[in-house]
Amino acid sequence: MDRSSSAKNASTKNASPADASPRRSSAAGGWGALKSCGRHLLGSRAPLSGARALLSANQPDGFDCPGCAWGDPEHGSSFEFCENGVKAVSWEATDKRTPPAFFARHTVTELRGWSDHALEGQGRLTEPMRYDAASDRYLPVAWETAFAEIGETLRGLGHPDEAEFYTSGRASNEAAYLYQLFARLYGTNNFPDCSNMCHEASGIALQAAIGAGKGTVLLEDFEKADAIFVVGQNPGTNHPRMLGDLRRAAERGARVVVLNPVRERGLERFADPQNTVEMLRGASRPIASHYLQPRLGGDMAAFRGIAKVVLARDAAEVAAGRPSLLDHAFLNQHAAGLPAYRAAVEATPWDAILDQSGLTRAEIEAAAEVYLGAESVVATWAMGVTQHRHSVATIREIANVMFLRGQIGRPGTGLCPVRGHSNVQGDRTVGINERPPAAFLDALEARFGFEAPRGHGHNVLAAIRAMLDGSAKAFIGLGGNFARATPDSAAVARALAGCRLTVHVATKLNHSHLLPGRVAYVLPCLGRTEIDRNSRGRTQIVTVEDSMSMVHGSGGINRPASPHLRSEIGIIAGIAAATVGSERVDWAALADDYDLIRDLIADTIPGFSRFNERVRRPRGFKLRNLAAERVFETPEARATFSADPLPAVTEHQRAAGSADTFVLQTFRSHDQYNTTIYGLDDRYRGVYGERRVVFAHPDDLAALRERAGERVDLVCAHEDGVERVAEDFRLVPFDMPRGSLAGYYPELNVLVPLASFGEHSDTPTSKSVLVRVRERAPAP
Ligand SMILES: Nc1nc2c(c(=O)[nH]1)N[C@H]1C(S)=C(S)[C@@H](COP(=O)(O)OP(=O)(O)OC[C@H]3O[C@@H](n4cnc5c(=O)[nH]c(N)nc54)[C@H](O)[C@@H]3O)O[C@H]1N2
Ligand SMILES: Nc1nc2c(c(=O)[nH]1)N[C@H]1C(S)=C(S)[C@@H](COP(=O)(O)OP(=O)(O)OC[C@H]3O[C@@H](n4cnc5c(=O)[nH]c(N)nc54)[C@H](O)[C@@H]3O)O[C@H]1N2
Ligand SMILES: [Mo]
Repeated sequence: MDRSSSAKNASTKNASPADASPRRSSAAGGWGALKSCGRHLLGSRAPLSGARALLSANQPDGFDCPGCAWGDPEHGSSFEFCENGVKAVSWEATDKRTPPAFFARHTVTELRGWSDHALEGQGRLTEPMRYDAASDRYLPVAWETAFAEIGETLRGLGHPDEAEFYTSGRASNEAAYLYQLFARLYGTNNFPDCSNMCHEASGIALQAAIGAGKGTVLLEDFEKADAIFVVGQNPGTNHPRMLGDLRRAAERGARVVVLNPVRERGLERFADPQNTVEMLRGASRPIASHYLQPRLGGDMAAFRGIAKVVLARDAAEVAAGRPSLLDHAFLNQHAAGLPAYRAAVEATPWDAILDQSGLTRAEIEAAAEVYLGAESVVATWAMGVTQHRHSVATIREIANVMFLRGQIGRPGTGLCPVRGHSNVQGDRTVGINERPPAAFLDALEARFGFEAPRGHGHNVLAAIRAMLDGSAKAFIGLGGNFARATPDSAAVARALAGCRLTVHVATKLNHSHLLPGRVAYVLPCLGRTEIDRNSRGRTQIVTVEDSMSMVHGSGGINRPASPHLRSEIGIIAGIAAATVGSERVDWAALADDYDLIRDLIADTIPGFSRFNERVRRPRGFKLRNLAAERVFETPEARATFSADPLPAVTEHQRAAGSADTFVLQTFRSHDQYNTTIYGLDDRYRGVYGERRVVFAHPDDLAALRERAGERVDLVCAHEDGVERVAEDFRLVPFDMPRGSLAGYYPELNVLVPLASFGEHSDTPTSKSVLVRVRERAPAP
């Protein structure tokens, strides 16, 4: 069967959602969400502290919800109910523990055979542990011994660039600032960061397009927009509070245009669990007014198509003597590069647009009509856009389309990359950056009196390569799960295990900890929900920055999971003092009073003046984004159009000739937080009790079943002599385009080749992996 010709949006026509996916619940949110919360509070054995903690999530004097980076409303203080926020909080506030006795019972080799779910399911780590190779076990160790040995090992490396300092985006501003200060005093810019696998492309594209690597949208813009384009994200699962804003917008008549290959339940209908009447009536509201299902990686073509319609319609209006449809005031005063962009759009043929996007011309025209009919437009996006080879070009194309009608820097308009980890944006703001701006290094040098390293450091892929070829010898992880979040899991396991030193600061045990280097530590830290007291008994707060650039405080309310825990800041300070000494920086004093760290941030980073005072205001303060005020700090000092051609060939076009080759995307289930697996259900997609599933269009699935059976193996089709196989996945029918597959991260990371990454962004192409589906290999 020739998929390439029949594929043209078979998705919307052939499969109705009802027959495509078994046992799907009706709307997102609703009673299913409430029931699930109760189960999670009980399942984590944290009903009391968990429930108490929830009441203080995202409250002015509580902690920032570790669930996601969506903004909090400016007004009102009622806790906005969020099922997945409940899971994140109760997962941390569990009363289960992973004490030294647990490690005494299990060798590291044995634990490597456990699932992610089982490892973290043991509960919170309680004491610092050091790996003992002779017994293949982690043994308890004193904090001071750990700091001394880590410091000594780091000082013993041939060059500071032999160490990698990884950050996961949950780290607070204060922890991240101290961490980068320590690593730079030590002498390196090696800051691989979860953001390299996440919104890197957004930062790079926006920096070039608008002169600021962040979004320009505030929550109130969602109240004013006439149209909202939601591209490549699944907020029902990953940003549930965003659904409330989308729903309110839809209710007042705004159009919501979704681009997503997969029909995601939360974007179709949403029942608000906070609305009692709605809950009792079993009602739900439609969200998307238009649901376009492009092929994986087809968004650049889709937006190019929209631009083509807009420019053609505008030309026709002008020719007929009517007013232009473009915002010439904006284009003349604030934008650069339109002629070259116009030429690029004209040079792009419709058949390339339709083939790469997989959409029909009518669908693209309908989206363009919404765009043209709206006075104010917001565009949001996440991983469905950022994890492809041409992600930077795609985001610039979205920006191009928005510039045409001045959809930036006015109320109800703007570009909104929806961030993932709750403080990933803040970490970058305070200096977690392998290519730091010179002005920032100048400020550090002036404040601390040292010579900062100036060369570019390693991002995630460079760090992996360096560990593999032996040029990096130490890995420090401030949170996260490097081994499971990165591509090519087998290669990364070798990379970590080959190190002279591995150190993980963590709340729960994960697979990264089970790949010890020659000297290896797991150091347990306080979580965000826990009270952090200094030596004088005073409680300390940290700060975070959300997707809308709002900076606010976060203070825990629960008793720490163990008396031996230290804060991330305390741990970094301990390692730093043992490595670089305390002459230039009094690490112990900073760890004992985070106000002092905030003073240093205020001294060295623009926008943080009077930090301590402003962050204690109820909702914190907003970091200014000049692009939102139409001040564009690009080389031309204008919003800058790009003029990239469409990709020469997309993965879909590569796969089109072969009946067993597909493009696979790896996404999140409803019951996980990245590599943390809360449970085995994916309620909105109708999957229960399993994660080894792969979704396919019903027609593709029927053909595959006939050829390969019910359960299949997936083999990476990237040709580099390495065989990458993910074994034993059940095929599940779903409403999505022909030729595409979807399955869960991190189980499928084994298939993502290190050699496939975004142009300019270096982000692994986790949303477009070329794979072959084959019959299960017979058991040996
Ligand atoms: N509960 C929960 N919340 C989370 C997380 C979590 O794991 N669990 N993770 C956090 C983090 S770090 C992040 S970055 C965010 C992630 O938030 P999302 O970006 O929503 O995460 P994914 O599950 O990867 O979903 C990607 C979506 O993009 C679609 N998609 C895939 N490829 C394409 C494409 O080529 N084009 C288009 N248009 N769509 C495509 C998929 O079908 C899917 O709906 O969520 C954050 N919040
Ligand atoms: N195939 C594929 N791969 C992907 C993605 C994808 O969509 N597909 N998404 C990518 C994205 S968007 C991201 S952001 C990365 C995520 O990559 P990471 O940020 O590295 O991974 P997480 O799973 O968020 O990290 C979970 C671990 O963090 C630790 N932890 C939890 N809370 C705390 C805390 O408060 N302090 C400290 N110190 N540790 C804590 C726990 O030990 C837990 O095991 O993965 C990327 N990898
Ligand atoms: Mo992320």
